[in-house]
Amino acid sequence: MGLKVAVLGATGAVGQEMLTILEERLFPAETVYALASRKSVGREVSYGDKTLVIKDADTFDFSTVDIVLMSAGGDVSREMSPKIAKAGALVIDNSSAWRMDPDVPLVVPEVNPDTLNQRPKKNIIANPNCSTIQTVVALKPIHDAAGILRANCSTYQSTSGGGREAMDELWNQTKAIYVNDPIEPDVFPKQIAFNVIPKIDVFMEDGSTKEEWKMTVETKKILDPKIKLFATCARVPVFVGHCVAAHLELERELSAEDARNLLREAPGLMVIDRADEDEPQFVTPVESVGEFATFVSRIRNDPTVENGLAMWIVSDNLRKGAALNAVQIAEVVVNKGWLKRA
Ligand code: 11C
Repeated sequence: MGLKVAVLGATGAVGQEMLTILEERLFPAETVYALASRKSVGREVSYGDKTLVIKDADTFDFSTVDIVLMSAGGDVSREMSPKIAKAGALVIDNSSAWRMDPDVPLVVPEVNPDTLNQRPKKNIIANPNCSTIQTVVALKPIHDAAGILRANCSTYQSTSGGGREAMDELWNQTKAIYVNDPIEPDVFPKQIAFNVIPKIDVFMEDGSTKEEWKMTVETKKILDPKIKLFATCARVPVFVGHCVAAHLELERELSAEDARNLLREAPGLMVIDRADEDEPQFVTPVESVGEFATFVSRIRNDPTVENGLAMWIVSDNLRKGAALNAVQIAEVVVNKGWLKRA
C-alpha cells in the first residue's frame, strides 16, 4: 500500500515547492493532502497535473497519515508537531523550532545521513536553514579531505527566503521606483529594491543576527562542532536563489584544482568554474532556480591565510534550501521502512 502524506503550509512558497518536488521525484505517495490555516481552506494548489483543495490543519486527523512535511513557521510547529508526532505521523519540519533540540536530528542527507540510523525519539526531524544547507553540502567534501578549522561566510540571500510577501515587496517597490511612487518598507526593515540589507531575522545580544547565529550553530550540529563559522548575512534584490561566499582556513593544504575535483565527485554538487575571460563560467542565482543541485564556482586558494580556500556557493533556496531537502529526508525515511504503510 502507498503512503499517505500531508504538506502543512501548502499555500506558502516552500509548501508549494514541496508538492511539486514530491511529484517530480515520484515520491511513493498514494494520497497527498494539502493543509493550511483556516483562512486558506477551499483554495486550490497544484500537485503535478492534479489539483488539491486545501483542508484545515487544525481539524485534520493526523492519525490517518504516515508523514507530514511542515512549512508553517516556528510557532505553529512548536504547537502542532508534538501532537502530530503523537498521533503517529513522522514530522519533517522546515522551521527553526526543533533544530537545536538534542533529541531531534538536523539532517542534510548528503552530509549527515548517519543521524537517521535510529528512528528519532520525538518522531520529528528538522530541516536546516536554507543558507546553512547549501553551505554544508559544499563544505563537507572539503572538511573530509583537508579539515576546516574556520569558515568566514558572507551570504547574498534572495527575498523568497522571507516568503511570498517578501517577494511581493521587491516586485512592488521595483515598480514604484520606475513610476516615482513613494517606497514604504514593510516586510523588510529598509528599501529592498535596488538595495542590499545586511540584516536577516532579529539582532542577537552580540550584534549578530539570528540568521548568522543559525549558520554557526547548525553547521556545528550537522557537520562538526569543532568548525568555527562566522557569517554576515545580507538580503539582496533577487527573487529566488541564495549565494554564499565562503572563505575557509584548512588544517591541511588543498589546491584549488584538487578542491574542484573533490567537489565534482561529491553528491548534490555541480562545479561550474572557469576563470577564463574568453569563456568564463560561474553560476548566479537566476541559473540555480528550479535546479536540484548546489552549484560551486570561483574556487580559489586564498594566500592571505595558511591553507586558505575560497568558493562561491549558489542554490535554489526554496528547493535544496527547503523543500527538496525535506523530500530527500522523507525518501531516506521511506527506505528505512519506518513508515507503517511503506
Ligand atoms: C531567509 N534563511 O532567507 C531565511 C529563511 O530558519 O528556516 C529560512 C528561515 C529558517 O530569510
